[in-house]
Amino acid sequence: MTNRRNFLSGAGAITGALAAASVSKVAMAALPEPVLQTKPDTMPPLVPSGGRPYNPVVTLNGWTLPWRMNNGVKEFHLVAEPVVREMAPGFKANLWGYNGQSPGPTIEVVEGDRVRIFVTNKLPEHTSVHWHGQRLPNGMDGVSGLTQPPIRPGKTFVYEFVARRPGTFMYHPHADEMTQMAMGMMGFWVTHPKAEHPLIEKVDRDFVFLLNAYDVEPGSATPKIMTMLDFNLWSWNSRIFPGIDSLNVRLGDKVRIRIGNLTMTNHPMHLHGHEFLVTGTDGGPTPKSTRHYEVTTDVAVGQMRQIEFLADEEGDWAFHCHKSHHTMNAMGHDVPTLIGLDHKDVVKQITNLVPDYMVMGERGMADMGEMEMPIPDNTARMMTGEGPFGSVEMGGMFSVVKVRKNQKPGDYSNPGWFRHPKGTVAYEFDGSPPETARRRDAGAAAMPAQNMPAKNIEVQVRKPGSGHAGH
Ligand SMILES: [Cu+2]
Repeated sequence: MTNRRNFLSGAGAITGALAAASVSKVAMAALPEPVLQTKPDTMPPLVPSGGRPYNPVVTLNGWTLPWRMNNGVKEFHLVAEPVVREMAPGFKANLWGYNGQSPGPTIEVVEGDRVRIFVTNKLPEHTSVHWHGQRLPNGMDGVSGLTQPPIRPGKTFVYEFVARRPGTFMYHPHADEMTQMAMGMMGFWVTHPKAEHPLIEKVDRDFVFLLNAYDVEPGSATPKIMTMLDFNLWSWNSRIFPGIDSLNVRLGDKVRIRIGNLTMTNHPMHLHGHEFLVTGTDGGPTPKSTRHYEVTTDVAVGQMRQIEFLADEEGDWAFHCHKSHHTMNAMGHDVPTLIGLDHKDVVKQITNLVPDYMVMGERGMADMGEMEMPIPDNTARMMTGEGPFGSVEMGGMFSVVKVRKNQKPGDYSNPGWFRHPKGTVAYEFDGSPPETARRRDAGAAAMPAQNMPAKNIEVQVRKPGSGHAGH
């Protein structure tokens, strides 16, 4: 009875928002009822009702898995299964995940908690779960074939260990990983400190998300799993901008953002308007002597980073991966650069053959964001997002940290666009610019060249070009 009540009240914080339609519970004897969530909304933090108290995290476009207490053990139930994930409004992908979503729900526990996780496999092939970064008995490490037999379809396995050290972790399969991670199987794990910790500060907002990537051909809905580098959808928690929620904070809030990378390339994460400290990795809190202020930090493959900053500048601050190809959606790469080319005559000839043909990027790629291009159904637009001053020309791994003075205490709903104080927005100069003075000599160089080409050469930069293996 007590267990049941704890489980239900643990879920209580989100049941209001998880209305009957989006939650289904399947009774399974002796197992905690699996809680499912099918909406991509950012759910409010799941305030713990039992066990040691902690300050819960916010999973961007995701949620935290409720648990039940069973004789002092925190019990969770993960269900590995095919899911439909809305990656952006109007764009749905057939992925694999846990409990109705990709990524799966965040698991939050406290240092010293004994944790029991039931994993039911509803996939068409075997799986396992590896608890990335945890200290645990070797047989609980989830490496299929090495530390356990695989979990066959229809079977449930039990993992049990003590969450020994506080920090930022993740979980993912260690069985047919290439397929299962390319299909979206992963989730976040946070172990909160059991008491005040000299290296873990209290924060007002604690956001978590995973970096992931998919290769979904325009018009289709299922990722290609053989892709290694040339992904076309770069996502946070299987969402792409403008489908990623903003990170809403109050002016003066201490903010922590925890990021894990389960793609196959690194992501330099860049925050505008503030400097942050890297306060933790998957190895735990970083020693204070190693911390220095940055505005970009690289999150390499398989790594986790937690960054912290004081939100002391009001505004709508961009927060994104700094690889410019990772802030684009559904992009074909075998496209020559046409900037500066006049191709009116070419177009006339091609439109005789292909009536819908349209030339891309004569003035750069920005017109792509403005033009209503005919695209196949279920294709994410290459770059989208309508800001207060026009198209943002971004997609993929991009969102906005909204810092507001007048947000009511406890209210972290989206405050809308920032109202810039008068005279603080860049504006058009309406005089006439002076003639630019240019150097007439050989140009800037350490020394004159010994041999000059017979004739001056002028080249066109070809980018994005072919042979695109580098990102
Ligand atoms: Cu990136």
